[in-house]
Amino acid sequence: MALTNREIADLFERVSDMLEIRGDIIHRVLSYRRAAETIRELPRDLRAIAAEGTLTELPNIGKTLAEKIEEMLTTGELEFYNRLAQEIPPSLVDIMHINGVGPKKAALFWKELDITSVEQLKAAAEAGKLRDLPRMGEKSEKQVLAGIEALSRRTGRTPLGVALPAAQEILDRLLNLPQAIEGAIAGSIRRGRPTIGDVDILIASDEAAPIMDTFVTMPNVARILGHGPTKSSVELQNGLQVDVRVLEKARWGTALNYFTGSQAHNIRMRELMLAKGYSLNEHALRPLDADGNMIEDEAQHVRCATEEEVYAAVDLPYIPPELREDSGEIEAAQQGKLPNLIVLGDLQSDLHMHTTWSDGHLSIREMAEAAQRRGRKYIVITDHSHYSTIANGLSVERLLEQQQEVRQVDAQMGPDFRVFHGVEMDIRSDGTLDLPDEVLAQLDFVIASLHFGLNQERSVITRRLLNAIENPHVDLIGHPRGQLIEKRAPADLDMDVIFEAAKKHGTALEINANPARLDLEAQYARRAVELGISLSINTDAHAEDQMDLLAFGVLTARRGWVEAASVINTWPVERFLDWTRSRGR
Ligand code: DGT
Ligand code: CA
Ligand code: CA
Ligand code: ZN
Repeated sequence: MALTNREIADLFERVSDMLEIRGDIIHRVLSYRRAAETIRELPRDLRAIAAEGTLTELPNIGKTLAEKIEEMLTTGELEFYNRLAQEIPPSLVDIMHINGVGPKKAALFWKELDITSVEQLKAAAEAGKLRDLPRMGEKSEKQVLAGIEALSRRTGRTPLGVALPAAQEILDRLLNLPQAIEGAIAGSIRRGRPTIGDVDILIASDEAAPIMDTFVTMPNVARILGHGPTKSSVELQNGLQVDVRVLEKARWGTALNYFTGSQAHNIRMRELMLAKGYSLNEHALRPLDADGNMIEDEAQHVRCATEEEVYAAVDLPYIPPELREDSGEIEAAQQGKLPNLIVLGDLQSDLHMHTTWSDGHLSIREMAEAAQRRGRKYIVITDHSHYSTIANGLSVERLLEQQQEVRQVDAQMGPDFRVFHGVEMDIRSDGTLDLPDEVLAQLDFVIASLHFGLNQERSVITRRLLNAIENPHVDLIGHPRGQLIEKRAPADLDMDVIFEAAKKHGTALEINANPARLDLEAQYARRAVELGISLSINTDAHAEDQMDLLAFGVLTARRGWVEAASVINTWPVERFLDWTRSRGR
């Protein structure tokens, strides 16, 4: 079978990893890795681009890599990879991706102990055989086991940040067809889950065939999994599976409600309907006769054009999709106690972002203008502190020098847009804070974050975070749990202790909006709000386009039942300043 973009990207990625294990120069390793990234993000089939002869016009694809792509497209194989695989066992790649291992240790385990699989590595670690290797030790051995444990928790789901834009693009394409009356993304994306199993799209139309045809012939389709009269499924080149269903506008409400889910919410809805004398499915509310049997006569079926009608049929107000997890939303709706969820427009500010002073791509002025273009009223510049050497973190001298530039830009931007000076200070691995109190006292706003030593055991890492929360100069904890969606498990924090301290010291907790993080996650955000802790939704932007990620933070907050009142970024600038002053600034 023909290789898809994803399979070709995966092969390049493997080659890159194997070269890195072999110890090749980093330039060569990266050339394959960048090519893989380019291919993964391509909106079109590589085959079509190869047919046009324009492969080398793609970013990161030179003549050699273009030839290798051609080879894979024609033969389904890559000779170079096959030869490499004779020399470096490909399964070492899985070992190198264990959190805390990497290419050098993978090579070490292989050369010293002949370990070529994760299972063998696990057995060796459990038998205590890793600790005596050079640059290892008992602690590193434990970390390897923790990394293997984390690996088994990965789900193979697609991050929301990848799935949502892909789904939106397909929806827009289908809505462009004259036959399409209305359309929506349903399923877990509409509910804002951080990871997605597959994409569900609904289109209202009286003429399904052209919509189905357009869908299955999109240029980024790798495989057609099903092509029916009103339902089709495809696998995209990036590996994502997408279902599209076409239905009549008259039953839009029942269909959208059903396919938004969650399944648990749907089950509750069906029970409520039964109590009202209806059987509910994706098509209609079908009345039951006196014996409880469904009446087949379609004329008596109730079709709902809107979701509001579906909920009204069981005497409920509309329940926002982000709440539909059967986690109390039905009861809250029955009691008239649904939260008034935060919306993107409530946010006045972004309190966490980076510039060229550390590892960002734009100047302070450029970040300010980018934020202003997006309707924000004030921002805080929060570059890294010096412990983050890989992120070019600021020394005390550079931080104070930066303050002058922030003040200048603040003046240049005029009174309607304010630029404040803060920092994203590291909480060092030994638990100390990276900047002295007298420096923190000179800043407008202080974020403290864990970036290193995230594998420490619970009591140690919890204590580290407490050191920051308890410091009166720390206003906000950045991405508190340290997770990377589908890549790194959260730190083993005692969240009850963390929440208690945040409450006591008035320290806010972040919902980091970057879809690679979404940290705090919804369930923790919900708990924090219940306890009266303030939250802050921020992009942590390192470039202009990342400022648009705020919407993912809002989705996560909504899943956590968060109202505007709990989020400090919703405050007008005067109130924000009052708050920081009340904290001793
Ligand atoms: P995913 O795709 O794993 O991220 O999660 P969903 O929620 O998008 O699940 P999916 O794609 O299997 O189905 C979309 C919605 O359709 C789901 O949220 C609820 C509804 N649904 C699907 N299968 C069932 C079912 O067997 N029973 C009920 N009550 N609803 C279902
Ligand atoms: Ca789905
Ligand atoms: Ca589905
Ligand atoms: Zn940051």
